Amino acid sequence: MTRLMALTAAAALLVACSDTTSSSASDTSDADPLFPDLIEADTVDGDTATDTSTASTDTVEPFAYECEPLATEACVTSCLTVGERLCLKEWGPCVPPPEKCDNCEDDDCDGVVNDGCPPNPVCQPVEHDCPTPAITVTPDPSTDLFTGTVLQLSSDSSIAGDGTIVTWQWSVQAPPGSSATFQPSATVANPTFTVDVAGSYLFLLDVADDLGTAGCQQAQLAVSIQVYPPLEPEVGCADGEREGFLDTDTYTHIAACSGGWSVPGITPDSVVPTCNRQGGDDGANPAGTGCASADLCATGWHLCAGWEEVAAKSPTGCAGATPPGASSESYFFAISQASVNGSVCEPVGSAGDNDVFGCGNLGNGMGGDKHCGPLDRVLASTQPDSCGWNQAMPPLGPWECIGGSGSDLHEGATVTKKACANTSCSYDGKPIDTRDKGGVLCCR
Ligand SMILES: [Ca+2]
Ligand SMILES: [Ca+2]
Ligand SMILES: [Ca+2]
Ligand SMILES: [Ca+2]
Repeated sequence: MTRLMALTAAAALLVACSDTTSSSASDTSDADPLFPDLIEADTVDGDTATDTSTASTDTVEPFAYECEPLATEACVTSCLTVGERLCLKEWGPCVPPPEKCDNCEDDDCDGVVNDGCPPNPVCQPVEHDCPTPAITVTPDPSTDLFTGTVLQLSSDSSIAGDGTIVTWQWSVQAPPGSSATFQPSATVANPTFTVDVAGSYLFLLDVADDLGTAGCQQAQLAVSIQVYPPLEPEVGCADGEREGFLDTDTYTHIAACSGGWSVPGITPDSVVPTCNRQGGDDGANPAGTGCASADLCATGWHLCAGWEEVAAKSPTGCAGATPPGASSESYFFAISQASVNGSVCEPVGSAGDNDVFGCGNLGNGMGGDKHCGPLDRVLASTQPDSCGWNQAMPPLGPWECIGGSGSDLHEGATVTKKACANTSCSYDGKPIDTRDKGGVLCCR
């Protein structure tokens, strides 16, 4: 009875939050001007940057978040148990609970009742005329598994009904940025799957038999993958203190580091430390005078290069980059990310330094139409000498993208965080300094 009540509660929750999954993937482009020289440069500290409610120079379509990153809530699994789902950029799959041995149900939805439990004579096998799919995987998913692991999936525990199982259809709900596929195909009985990105995967299996009878239900199996190789926790920020991705045990390969820098740029390969890593909001040179963006990362760490590296090294994508309880529009952590136009991400190694990409709660939100994997924020201007997001720039914030005519196509090469020295800016009644409003993401 308690289970029924929990289910009802979960179902009510689901109805309450249903369902805005498909964000409007409007095709609004960056609309970079054909003749940037003809557009008059607006002075960044002039009147265009005083409106706190809109980004007047930014034409990227805002992305509406359907949930609070890292929030969890109860949900009903496909086998009608009470699962839990986690918000990253949007709600993730409904992950079933672990198998419980004190009942005769398949709590974890893998198709096998009481798998891993001692035999329970009370539980009678249920006879079906439809086939019941079941998933097993090696290595054992209850052990520590890392990116790069080849998972061997098997449907051999499935139970046939009146016929013989002859068709299999596998699918997966994978973390953002994963491009792994079933091998040799998603329609064989026992495929392999090489996990390429850290995070939670939910494998799904549908079957049908030779009589044309579909499976009684869909089988599911959740597998959690950690970042390879395992590393000892380290701060990763040059100044000895992180501002985001705070848990160094969870985020062993990525850190969010606040601070300022006066040497322009974050995207080009030519960006290297110039002040012996003395920058950082907790460092010897918090204003970052003479420092580059790369100075914010500790020795052995580097500016995260491309959304692919963020996807590979954060098990939760951008969720967690903004520390808990942060006020609105307070953090943007930038990475090196190639882009040519329309705030669309290009692969690592591509040319192009248009716009500045990263994670946080400051900047324009990005939906899946930008092909930036887990990244959720961008500073994108269509005007020279602007980063395109008023709340980031003077007099509200320290981010600047000054480069003269045509610089609206090269914010990644011109970006600095050197404005607002000595708390000369303010936002929401609070003084803002060079070191505030974020910094960079460092990877190793
Ligand atoms: Ca059970
Ligand atoms: Ca089970
Ligand atoms: Ca710091
Ligand atoms: Ca731009």
